[in-house]
This record gives sequence, structure tokens and C-alpha cells, in this order.
Amino acid sequence: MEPKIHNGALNAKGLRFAIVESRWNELLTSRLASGAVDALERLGAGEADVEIFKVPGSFEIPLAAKRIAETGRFDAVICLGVVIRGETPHFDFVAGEAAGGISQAALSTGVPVVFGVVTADTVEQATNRCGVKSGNKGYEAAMAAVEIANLLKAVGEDDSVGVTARQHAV
Ligand code: DLZ
Repeated sequence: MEPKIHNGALNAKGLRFAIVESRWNELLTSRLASGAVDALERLGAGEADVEIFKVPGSFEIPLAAKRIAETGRFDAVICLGVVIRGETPHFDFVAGEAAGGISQAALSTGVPVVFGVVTADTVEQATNRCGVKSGNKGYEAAMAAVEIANLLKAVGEDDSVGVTARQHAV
């Protein structure tokens, strides 16, 4: 038996993306955003098809992501934040709410909402995960967003899940 295999193409041409960027630890989250934009650009996304929404901290990411996904204007939402255990007394709470809420935003809207929140024990660890040249979690999250957006399109041409945000807006 050779089952049919579906893969999400790494092609962002014609797709629309929202980036939700937390301002907490902004020196690092801005690097994540640069990495995400770089990945989208390399994969063919147009400048007008990528928008960035800034929120105060990672705790606020899920609500913003959910509302943005609900507009139907975007094929995927990329969530970026940095939570550092050593700097954050209620680390588990902030990181946990961000992770659970991001997942919930995807499940409740049916729009891919991907997790690009760095959770680290130290500033050094976090810095390494927000690399300029390599090891950038924002870049990786954007790649995942493109892949899952295309995979969902492949799930069924007749299914509304397979309609791009651009088609949805027409
Ligand atoms: C308050 C707080 C703290 C202590 N640490 C972080 C952090 O490491 N990363 C982050 O993204 N946000 C942090 N915040 C802010 C919360 O996410 C949130 O913005 C505030 O508690 C207001 O709701």
C-alpha cells in the first residue's frame, strides 16, 4: 500500500500573514520579527501581504492573535515573544498562558496560529534563540506558518479551510 501523502508547500506567494510581536524584551522580539519577515520574503510573500501587530507582552498575544485570525484577512498568524525565567517571577504563568492561548486561537478559528514564543532560562539562552544569522525562532515559526497554511489548503479544494485569505476577501 502506498498512501497518498500531503505536504504543505514552502511557498508564500499569494498568501497573507499577520505577525503578532510582543514588545516585552523588544531587543530580542524585534530580531524574531526580522527573522520571520526574512523567511516570508524568501518564500515569496509580497510586502503588502505581511502586517505586524504589536502587543505589550506575551500574555496579550493570544487575544490579539484570535481577533486577527477571526477577520479572515490572513492565511496564518505568527506569534512572537520572549519570556525569560530568570527575569520573570511568574514565568510559568506568562509562558503557559501564551502557549495555551495561541493553541486555542488556532483551534477556535481554524486559521493557523503558530508559536514563535521563545521560553528560556537565561538572557543568554534567549539571545541564542533569536539569532541574527542562525537559530532564529521567528524564522522557524514563519516557515511553519507557510507550511501549515498550504497544507490546510490541500486538505480540500471545496472546503472553506482551503480558501486563501485573498479569495476569502473577494
Ligand atoms: C510582566 C511580564 C514579565 C515579568 N515578564 C515578561 C516576559 O518575560 N515576557 C513577556 O513577553 N512579557 C512579560 N511580562 C508582561 C506580560 O506578558 C503582560 O504584558 C503583563 O503582565 C500585562 O498583562
